[in-house]
Amino acid sequence: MLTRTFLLALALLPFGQPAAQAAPPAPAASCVSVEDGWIRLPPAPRPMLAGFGRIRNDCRDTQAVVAVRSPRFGEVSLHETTVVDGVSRMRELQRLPLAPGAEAALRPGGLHLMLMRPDAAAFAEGERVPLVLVLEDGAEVPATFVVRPAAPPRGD
Ligand SMILES: [Cu+2]
Repeated sequence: MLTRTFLLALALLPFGQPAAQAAPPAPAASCVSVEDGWIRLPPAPRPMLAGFGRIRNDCRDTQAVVAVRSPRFGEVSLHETTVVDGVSRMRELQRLPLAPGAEAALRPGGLHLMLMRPDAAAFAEGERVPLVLVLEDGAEVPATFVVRPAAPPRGD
């Protein structure tokens, strides 16, 4: 019950402020990074794929991921799988906060990127897919995710 209340509170957090119209493009936040990013290659083509990896915050202050996009997918969202009363459910996270020095692990059965509307019917093993994490302050973090059938050795 505590978990459910906590998740509900997370869901109600604001999505972030829209960037000011006149502001120049935000610089990349080089102190936030993605390690071992990978996309699970399904046994058969699917309209939705899942991405995993570790998001690190080496900045001095808290950072929050508020959006993710990719030129290869029509829509990307951050999901969390939870088991409620023995039933596995997915919910969308509008905001993923990362304390200074913290790392969020995205892995099967937990946090993941839901990659929807791919631009190709199928992906090949070893293919490299560009993604961009958008932070709350507008900074963008480019990352590369590799298509593979299972987690890399350090990826889980
Ligand atoms: Cu999902």
